[in-house]
Amino acid sequence: MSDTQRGLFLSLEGTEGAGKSSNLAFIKEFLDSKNKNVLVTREPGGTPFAEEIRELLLTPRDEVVCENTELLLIFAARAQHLQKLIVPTLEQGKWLVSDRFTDASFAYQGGGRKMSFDTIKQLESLVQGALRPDLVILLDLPVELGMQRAAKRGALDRFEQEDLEFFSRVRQAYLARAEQNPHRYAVVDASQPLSSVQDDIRGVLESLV
Ligand code: Z5A
Repeated sequence: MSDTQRGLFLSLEGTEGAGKSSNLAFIKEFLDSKNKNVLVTREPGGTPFAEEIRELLLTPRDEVVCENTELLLIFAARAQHLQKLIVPTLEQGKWLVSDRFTDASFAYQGGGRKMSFDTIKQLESLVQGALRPDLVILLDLPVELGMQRAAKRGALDRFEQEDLEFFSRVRQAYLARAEQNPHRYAVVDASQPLSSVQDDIRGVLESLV
């Protein structure tokens, strides 16, 4: 796929309660208002088959899910999502915003679960080739605040049942990636009131369009 012809690929990332869902609609509305043809999708998931894998991954269960099993299922869902939805959409010149992508694997499986970053990189190359999001918007906030916000939502999924230390490692892994890839990351302070978070996101998007 030629980078000059394809649409722009954005991903939205953050730890627990960062406000991804609260801001996705805002991002789509803003880009639509600028006449960008935008598709919003999510990971894990994005196609019917990948959504079934998402169910497997998020459902709390008695049997412990092994780390390699989790990682491979996430990349299996991603392979399906890429081939069936992401690549065809970008090839049509459309913009695509994904609620999480591979940066989440580095943060959750690499940071949170302490899996090898090299293994994740190998899977990234295998499944994605050279394709990476053009911009990652990272909604960053203190882990305690995010967990307080998320607690208001009711039943916890398999990831949400992790503890403060896990989410602290996830946050540190995201921030480390942002520091290593400043040209590809926009870090937004998500501890602010929603209107201020959206002002900051608008600033990031305005510089793109
Ligand atoms: N996962 C993984 O491990 N590896 C991978 O490679 C990928 C994913 C791709 C599902 O993701 C899980 O998959 C995820 C990591 C794992 N697990 N976790 N945790 P998900 O993205 O579907 O799930 P989520 O992280 O729970 O995200 P979410 O549902 O989109 O929500 P959110 O970002 O946590 O935020 P929210 O629902 O928009 O907001 C939470 C509450 O805070 C809500 O009541 C809002 O009204 C409130 N809120 C939001 N913003 C504000 C501000 N600014 N002020 C005050 N209150 C606010």
